[in-house]
Amino acid sequence: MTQHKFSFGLWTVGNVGRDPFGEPVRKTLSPVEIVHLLAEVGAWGVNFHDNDLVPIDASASQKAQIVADFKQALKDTGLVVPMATTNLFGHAAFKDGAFTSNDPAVRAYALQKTMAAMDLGAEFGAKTYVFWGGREGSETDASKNLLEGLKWFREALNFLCEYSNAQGYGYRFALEAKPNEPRGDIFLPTTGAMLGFIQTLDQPEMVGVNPEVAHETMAGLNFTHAVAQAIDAGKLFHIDLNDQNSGRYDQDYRFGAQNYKQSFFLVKLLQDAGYDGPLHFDAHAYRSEDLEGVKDFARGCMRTYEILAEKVKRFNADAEIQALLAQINAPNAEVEPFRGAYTPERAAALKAYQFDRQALGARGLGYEKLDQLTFELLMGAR
Ligand code: GLT
Ligand code: MN
Ligand code: MN
Repeated sequence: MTQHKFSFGLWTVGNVGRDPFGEPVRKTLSPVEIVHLLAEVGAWGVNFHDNDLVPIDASASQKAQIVADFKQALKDTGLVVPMATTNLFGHAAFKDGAFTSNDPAVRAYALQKTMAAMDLGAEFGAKTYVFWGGREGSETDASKNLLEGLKWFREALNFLCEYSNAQGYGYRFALEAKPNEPRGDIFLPTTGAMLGFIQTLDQPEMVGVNPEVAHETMAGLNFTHAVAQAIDAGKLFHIDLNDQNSGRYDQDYRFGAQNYKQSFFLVKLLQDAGYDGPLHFDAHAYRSEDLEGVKDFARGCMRTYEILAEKVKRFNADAEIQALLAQINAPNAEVEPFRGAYTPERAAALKAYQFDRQALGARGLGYEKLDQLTFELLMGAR
């Protein structure tokens, strides 16, 4: 166990390797087996969808047994359940969405299912509740009134915030964006879109985001920038770490498997900002792997984060890099009076000041050197 709060979903290490073209390649592990596997590799927490733990068609007595067994496994291993969520995408009932389905009965069922899943998560002490609206979207916009869809989504979240408060669960909701897959287009496709939407809710302070590396990358965006915006807004409630190549299907690779440098900048942002929430690896092992390979995958995610966190320390302590950064960010006494909030005097002084535009444009910034030094540091060459 490390100082970082590393967590995995039951669906991550439990992934059996089914894909749109092929059958499972690994055997199904029970939730109890997964908890023991995670403990063996040194994880801190385990997350679940309602139906990862309790099958959708389980009887009341089966459910009671599953819950008791899972509680025992957590007790035996010391693992915690920081986050829970609802499967609102697997069953055919959700083929046209859950909270935004055109069918009012499906929308009502989605609310009912989520309340039950929140009850289940609360039983295990989960404090973060994730909403990934995988089926909230469309293939053809002939089928959807987009404004109604957003309204229904808002109404559902408002209802569930009230439910959490009424039950005294103390959940914080974390909305997870994804641009597409499994829908042709998913509503609110980026973390930025989610951040805008949150401000339209009745209780915006209860709701933040759960950005995922792969999802922003699929959209061709810089994930680290999205996370920075979430931190700036005080909304980084949870994070899904994995890796992804742009322009591909949702790959959910081991954290750091593809983009070493970008993964480093992400870890640097999180570490420097003092993010101390769960670091959830929402990824799965390659389809080529057996059970040992799954453990290698899980250990790899955590080890990569730790190595990058160590590199962040080195970056922050590297004299040459820091000297360059100090030079780049050097203060300028002459323009210092122009900084700060608006005052009529400050505005007047700034308007009257003569800038040397040529000199401003002529200055080299040294970013080539800085980037090369970063690369050398990451490669262990300095
Ligand atoms: C699913 C999805 C993830 C979400 C999970 C939470 S389920 O695996 O691909 O990105 O985080 O619902
Ligand atoms: Mn994903
Ligand atoms: Mn995710």
